[in-house]
Amino acid sequence: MKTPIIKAALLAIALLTGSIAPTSAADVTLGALTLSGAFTRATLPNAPVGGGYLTITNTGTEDDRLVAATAAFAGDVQIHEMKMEGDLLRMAELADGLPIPAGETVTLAPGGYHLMFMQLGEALVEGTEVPVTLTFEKAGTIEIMLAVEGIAARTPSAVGQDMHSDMHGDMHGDMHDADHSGHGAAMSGEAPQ
Ligand SMILES: [Cu+2]
Repeated sequence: MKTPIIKAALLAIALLTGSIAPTSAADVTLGALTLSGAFTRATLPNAPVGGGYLTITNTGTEDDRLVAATAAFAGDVQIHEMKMEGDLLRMAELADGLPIPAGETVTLAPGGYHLMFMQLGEALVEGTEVPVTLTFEKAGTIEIMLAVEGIAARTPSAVGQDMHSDMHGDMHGDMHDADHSGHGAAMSGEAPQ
């Protein structure tokens, strides 16, 4: 049983978290959802894939679900999860989307849930912003701006680094290279658009 007090506390935590992330991508409200801290990471020229990250808080009383994402700079955008299988960190597409339960906050971050930008048509350049369109089952569709952070960024600008993030970030990158090597091979011989 969720009470309004718990929801208010969760919202307060979400707002506090957002307030220490001086990202250029402003918080956005879509129905009962608050989207904050949206960022991606710079990519090398001809890199086939990139990742997208943000925090989604559902302040409402109805469960919602992130069901789709699109971006003009990517041929395909998938919603991925990372999970440990034994000692291996693997990622997989969430075929049914990412649940955003009522009263809860879901964070997409390196080493966890993320948007997977596939078939990149252009390099993502640090210091710029790129638009991404998200579609939620209940709240609908919205275009948000993702701040392009450094190539190894694990959080929006100026948020404290944690000691474990190096490992996760590296493993995550390796997984992308491994899992999408087919795309890489297919893209590598082509000129960027
Ligand atoms: Cu992925």
